[in-house]
Amino acid sequence: MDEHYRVCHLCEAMCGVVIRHEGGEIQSIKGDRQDPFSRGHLCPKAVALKDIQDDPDRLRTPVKRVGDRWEPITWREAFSLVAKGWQAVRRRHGGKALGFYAGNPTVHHVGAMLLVGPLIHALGARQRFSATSVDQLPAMLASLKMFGHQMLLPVPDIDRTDYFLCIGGNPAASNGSLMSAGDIMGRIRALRQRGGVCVVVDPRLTETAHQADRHLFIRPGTDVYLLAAILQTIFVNGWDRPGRLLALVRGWDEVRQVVARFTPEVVSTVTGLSVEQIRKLAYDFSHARAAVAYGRVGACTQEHGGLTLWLIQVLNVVTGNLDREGGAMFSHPAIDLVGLGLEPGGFDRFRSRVRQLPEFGGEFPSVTLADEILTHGDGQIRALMTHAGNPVLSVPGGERLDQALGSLEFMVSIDCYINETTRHAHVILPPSGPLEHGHFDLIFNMLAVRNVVRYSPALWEKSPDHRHDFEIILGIMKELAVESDWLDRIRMRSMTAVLERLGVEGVLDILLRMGPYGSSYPGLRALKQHVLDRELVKLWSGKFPAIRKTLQHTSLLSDQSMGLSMDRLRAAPHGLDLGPLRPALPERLHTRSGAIELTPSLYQDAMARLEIPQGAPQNEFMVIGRRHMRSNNSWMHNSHRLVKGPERCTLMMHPDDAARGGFTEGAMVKVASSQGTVSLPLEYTTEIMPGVVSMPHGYGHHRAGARLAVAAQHAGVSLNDLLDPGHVDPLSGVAVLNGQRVRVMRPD
Ligand SMILES: Nc1nc2c(c(=O)[nH]1)N[C@H]1C(S)=C(S)[C@@H](COP(=O)(O)OP(=O)(O)OC[C@H]3O[C@@H](n4cnc5c(=O)[nH]c(N)nc54)[C@H](O)[C@@H]3O)O[C@H]1N2
Ligand SMILES: Nc1nc2c(c(=O)[nH]1)N[C@H]1C(S)=C(S)[C@@H](COP(=O)(O)OP(=O)(O)OC[C@H]3O[C@@H](n4cnc5c(=O)[nH]c(N)nc54)[C@H](O)[C@@H]3O)O[C@H]1N2
Ligand code: SF4
Ligand SMILES: [Mo]
Repeated sequence: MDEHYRVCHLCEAMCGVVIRHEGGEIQSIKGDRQDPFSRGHLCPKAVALKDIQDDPDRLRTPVKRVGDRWEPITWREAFSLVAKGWQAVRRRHGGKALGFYAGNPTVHHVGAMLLVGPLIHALGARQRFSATSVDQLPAMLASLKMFGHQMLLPVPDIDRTDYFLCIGGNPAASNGSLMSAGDIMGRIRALRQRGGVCVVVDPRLTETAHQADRHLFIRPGTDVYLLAAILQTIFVNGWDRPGRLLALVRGWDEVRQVVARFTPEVVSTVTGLSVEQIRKLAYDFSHARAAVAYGRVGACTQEHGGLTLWLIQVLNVVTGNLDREGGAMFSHPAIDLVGLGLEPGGFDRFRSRVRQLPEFGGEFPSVTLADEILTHGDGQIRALMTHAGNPVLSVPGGERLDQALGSLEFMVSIDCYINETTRHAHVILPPSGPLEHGHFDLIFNMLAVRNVVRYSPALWEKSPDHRHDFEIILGIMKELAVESDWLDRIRMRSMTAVLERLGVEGVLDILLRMGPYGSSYPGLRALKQHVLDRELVKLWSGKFPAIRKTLQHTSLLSDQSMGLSMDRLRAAPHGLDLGPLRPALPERLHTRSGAIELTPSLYQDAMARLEIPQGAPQNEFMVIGRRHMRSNNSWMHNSHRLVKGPERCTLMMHPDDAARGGFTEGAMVKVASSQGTVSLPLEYTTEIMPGVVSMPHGYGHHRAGARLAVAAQHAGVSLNDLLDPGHVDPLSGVAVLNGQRVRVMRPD
C-alpha cells in the first residue's frame, strides 16, 4: 500500500490529507497529522475527492452537442471546433460580443490561475464575469481603496487574538473563508480556552454561533448601521486607540464625521440589536488586548456590502488592531502576487453596456450577464466561454440566465460535468481528475492565518488521453493562434511554447525563487551580490517606488530567504511552516499616498447618502442563504456519500412565524418573489430570527439535459431562481444574496 500526501483543494482550509492506495484504487483518505498547518484536521468532503475521481458522470473526453445528444470527440477536433467557432463570432461581431465567466474552482487550480488571464487575452473577450461579484468583491474593493491593492486582504490572526468578531460568516460550515486555516473551529476553541471571546453577528444562530461566547441576531442587510454605531460609540467615548497606525492614516477626521449621526439609539430598531448590546460590542472590542473584526459572505453580499466591508477594516484601524499580533494582519506568502508586481485592479473605470454597473478589475457584475446576452445592440454577447462555473445556479435570476445561455451563437465550457450551465455549451472540454494533477495554493496561501507553503504532486499520472486544465487552456490558445493575424500568431506561439516547456511546476519554481523566501537562480544571486548591492538598489530604486516595492518583496532584498524552490518543496511533503503572521506596514502599502486611506471619497459619499430604512411589510420575509459542511456550492451534490442523511434543501422558519402563517413542519411550502416561485419542505427552528427565512443555494438539479445522476435524486430548488438580479449593492454592484424579500404560501 502506498501513501500519498496532498492538500485538499475543495475549500479554502487547505487541509493536508494522507491517501492510501494500491493498484490504482484509493483505500482511504485521512487527515495528515504531520501537516504543521492542519494538524490532521479533515471534513467529510475530503473523502469525496475519491467520489469525484471515480464519478461515472464526470466527463473524461471532450464532447460536442448534436441536437440534444452529446458526442465524444478527440481533443484535436475539440480545439479546432472551439477556435473556429470562437473566431467566427469574433469576426462577425468583434471582441465586445465575446464573454468569459470564471467560476470558483478556478481559484483552487494553479494551472488555471496561471493561464486564465492569458486565455482571456487570447480570446479577445471584452466582457468578463466571475464568481467574485457574487462573493468577496466588497472585501477586495476595500483593500484596493484603503491599502492600494485588492489582494492585500487582512486575515484574522486567529491564533493570537483575544476577541474575534465574526460578521456574516459561518466557519463551522464553510471551514473559513478569506481566512484559510486547517481546523478553524479548533482554533476558535483554543481562543476561548485561553480566555478570549468569540462573538457572532448573524440573523441565524449558526453552527459557529453555537460554539461562540455570544451570538447577536441582526436584521439582514443592516450591518452597515451596526458598524457605524459601534464606531460612533468608540469615538464619542474616546475609546479609539489607533496607536502607531495614526501616523500611517489619512482621513481620520472624515471617518469620525461620517459615522457621527449613527448613534446606537438611531440604529437599534433597524438592526434589531438593543442600545446596550451595541454599546457593549463597542466597549469590549475597543478594550480587548487584541481584537479582530471579520466579515464574510453574509456581510459582502447584502444591500450595503461595500460599505460594510470597509467599515469592518475601519474598526480594525481605529482600535489599533490592523497589522498587529492578534488583530487583522497581512500574510507574507512564499509566492507573493502583490510583491511580484500583479497590477492593482481598478474600480468603475468603465461601466457595463445595459445596466451601467461598475467594472471591478475589468469584470462586470455577474448579475448582468443575462442582460448582456439578451439585450440587442452593439456589444451584445454572442459567444461565451465558462471555466469551472455554474452561474445558472449561482447567480440571481438563474431562470433567465438559463434561457439566455440557450440563445448564444457559440458557447464553450471547460468543466468536468454536464450541468445546469454547461448543458448549453456547444463543446465541453473536461479537465483531468482532482487527484491527477499537481496542486499549489496560489491564492489561499496569501489568505492563511499562518505563513505556510506546500506543493502536492499528482497522485497518479493521468491517462495520455486526458488533459489538465493547464493543457486545455494552452491547447485552445495554440489553436486560436492558427486563426490569428501574423503578429498575434508569433506572440501567442512563443508564449505557449515557453509555458508548455516550463509546465506548471517550472513556472512555480521561478515564482518561488523570486519570492521573499526564494533561493534565486544563480544568475540572479550573482546579480544580487555584485551589481544590485543592497544599498545601491535602495539608492537607485528610491526614485522608482514601484521597482523598490517589487524588489523588497522578492528574494533580492529579502531577509527571509531560506532557499525555497520546487525541489525544496518536493522534499517537504507535509509542507513548510514559514511562521506566524508578522507586521507588514507601511512597507506593503500600495496606495499612491503611501498611507492607509481610511476614508476614500467613494465610501465617504456613500455614507452621506445612506438612509435608514423603514419597517418591512408584514406579509413578507427576508430570505438569507445557508451553507452545509457536506455540500460545496452547486457542484458536489453528485457524491452519494455527501448527499446522505436528511434533506438539506429546506426553508428554515421560526415556529412563531410558521404558526401565524399556518405552516406545518416538514410540509411543502411555496416561496414566491418577483422572479418566480419554488416549492420546498419547511423546517421549524427557533434558531432563526422571526421575519427571516433561510435556504441554501446551489440546488435545482431538476433541469433536463444535465448529467448528474445522484444530484438529480436530491434536486432541491434554486434560491437564485427567486433572487432578483436587479437588486445590487448600490456602491459596488455586487449581488444582494441576503435580505431580499419573498412571500411564503401554503401550496394550493
Ligand atoms: N461546506 C462548504 N464549505 C464552503 C462552501 C460551501 O458551499 N460548502 N463554499 C465556499 C465558498 S465559495 C465560500 S465564499 C465560503 C463562504 O464562507 P462563509 O461566509 O463562512 O459561509 P456562509 O455559510 O455563506 O456564511 C454566511 C453567513 O452570513 C449570514 N448572513 C446572512 N445575511 C446576513 C446579514 O445580513 N448580516 C450578517 N451579519 N450575517 C448574514 C448567514 O446566516 C451565514 O451564517 O465557504 C467556502 N466553503
Ligand atoms: N444565493 C446565493 N448564491 C450564491 C452564494 C450564496 O451564498 N447565496 N454564494 C456565491 C459564492 S460565494 C460563490 S463562490 C459562487 C460559486 O459560483 P460558481 O463558481 O459559478 O459555481 P460552482 O457551484 O462553484 O461551480 C463550479 C463548477 O466548476 C466545475 N469544476 C469543479 N472542479 C473543476 C476543475 O478542476 N476544473 C474545471 N475546469 N472545472 C471544475 C464544476 O463542475 C462546476 O460546474 O456562488 C455564489 N452564489
Ligand atoms: S475543510 Fe474539508 S473540504 Fe476544506 S480543505 Fe479541509 S478537508 Fe478539504
Ligand atoms: Mo465563494
